[in-house]
Amino acid sequence: MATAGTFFGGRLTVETGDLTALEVDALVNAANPGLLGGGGVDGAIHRAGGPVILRECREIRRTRHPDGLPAGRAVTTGGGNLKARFVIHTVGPVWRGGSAGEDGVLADAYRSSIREAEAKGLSSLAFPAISTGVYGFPKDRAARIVAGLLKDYFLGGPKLSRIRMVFFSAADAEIFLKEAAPLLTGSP
Ligand code: AR6
Repeated sequence: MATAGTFFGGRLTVETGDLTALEVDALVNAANPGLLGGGGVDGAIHRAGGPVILRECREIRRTRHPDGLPAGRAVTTGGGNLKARFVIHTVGPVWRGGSAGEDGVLADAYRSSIREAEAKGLSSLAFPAISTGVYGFPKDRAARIVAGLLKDYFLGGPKLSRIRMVFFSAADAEIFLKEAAPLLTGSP
């Protein structure tokens, strides 16, 4: 894991590496409404975490979300074989050109995940770049939305002591930093 950027006195870090290897209270999964796994980071989390996570996801589908988890919402399972204690599964928006409410749903996915972590009394949370892979959300636009909401969060008396933004590639972390750094370091 390589750190590419640090903000808010180290409480927000931008890193490059494999999300599934992190030792954090919870990591966030960029899932789909079915919650039964998929490609990208979702596939990696289920592979590394083992069958316990899938079992809990099936139970959540059966009891709380028989029609699937709506985009912008989040649910929590244990971390199975991961070093993370919990996995917070959220569903980002599928990119449809930008005028179908995608920005708001992306922000909701991040906020719901943070709320899940806070409700469990956790202190550290790691995010992947939700929706910017298979779901096709433009990376630079996502960075500006995420930076805006994280700035609001850290200036508004955060309960979490640490949030880590984890990018699979150094190039993706660079795009994020180029867009996000001016927003994160600028005055409120
Ligand atoms: N660690 C960190 N980042 C990763 C990892 C990893 N191990 N693997 C991929 N990424 P995606 P989405 C990055 O496609 O766009 C799945 O099939 C990847 O480079 O995982 O929200 C689900 O089941 C990209 O920057 O999520 C859904 O059907 C980012 O994670 C759908 O894809 C997100 O890419 C969700 O699509």
